[in-house]
Amino acid sequence: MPADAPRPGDGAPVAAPTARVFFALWPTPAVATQLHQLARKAAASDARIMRADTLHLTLAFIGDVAVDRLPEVEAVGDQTAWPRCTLQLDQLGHWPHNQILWAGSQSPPDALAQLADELSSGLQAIGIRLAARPFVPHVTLARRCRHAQVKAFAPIEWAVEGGVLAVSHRDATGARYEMCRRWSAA
Ligand code: 2AM
Repeated sequence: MPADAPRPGDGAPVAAPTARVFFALWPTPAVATQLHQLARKAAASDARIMRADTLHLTLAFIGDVAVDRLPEVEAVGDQTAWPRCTLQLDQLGHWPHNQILWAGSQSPPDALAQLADELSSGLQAIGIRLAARPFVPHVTLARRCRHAQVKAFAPIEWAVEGGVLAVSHRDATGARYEMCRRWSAA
């Protein structure tokens, strides 16, 4: 270290710890297994297929937030009416711009968009503004996927019964997710 470099404790600002967080729906292991099997069938052979335990549907991506603000973010989840609904995953999509292969629904329940809106408004009320992009409910099945190999598949039924606040950790193998909080539908 150069002699004039700031040292801990000598007045240099210390960055507050942050966590990369998002609200999501997390499938049961049975639904995750079906989605993972679909990913293996549909993704190009050199794509990076998501592990079954990482599959989810993002409702509100917050990104990096100071760890000491997490209780405020959790309070947004506490104040949200988590719906019970059935999501029929009957659509396979591929976004060439980010090489994502995803599963979605041709007719997602209105409750999902309402839930995403409610979370977005709750976050806005505590000063967290989400990226202004339309909510497209999807489960990312594979990344670095150049094309989809199949289009038709047996629909997967997902009984939605609550949601989570997840923390994303990145390491050499990709993202690892940790459940910070879970909420059940009333
Ligand atoms: P994706 O699967 O379509 O990439 C954790 O990163 C989750 O948040 C992923 O499901 C990811 O969606 C979603 N997400 C939404 N906006 C994001 C952003 N700006 N950066 C990274 N992830 C984002």
